Amino acid sequence: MSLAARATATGLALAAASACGGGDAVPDIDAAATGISIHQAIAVEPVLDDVAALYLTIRNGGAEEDTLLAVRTGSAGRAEIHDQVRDGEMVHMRSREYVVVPANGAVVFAPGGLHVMLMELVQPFAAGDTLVVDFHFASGDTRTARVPVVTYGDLP
Ligand SMILES: [Cu+2]
Repeated sequence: MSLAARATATGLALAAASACGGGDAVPDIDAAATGISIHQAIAVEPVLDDVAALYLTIRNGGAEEDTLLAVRTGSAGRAEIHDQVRDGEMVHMRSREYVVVPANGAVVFAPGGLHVMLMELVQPFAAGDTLVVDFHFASGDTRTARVPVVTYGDLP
């Protein structure tokens, strides 16, 4: 494409965009509909000194599955993916290397099941605080969530 043609094409595109007028002219691509997104992330104020649980929903609006590989936050030295399994009367936590998020699906981390365990907390945090947490996926995508801290009694 010649420079002149390119300039004309750009001009046309701008004209088309501005012709619609207003801020709603060109809808943004909805990230939640096209890829991985983090929803309803919540951390529970530490019950023990050095450990806290984090719950969330990971949605995958894409046509390919993706896999959560790691969770990192400046608020904790370590963040592990845990699952909770019942064995008769006993409930065990066991760590998971990864969690697959199916195509056009979701995985829910909730009390009694999957959770992220924050360990070696850098400093104590309390209800009302916000944690910044990164979620790393096998696709190479990273999602950062701002996670409010609540008391155990305030869990939904
Ligand atoms: Cu745990």
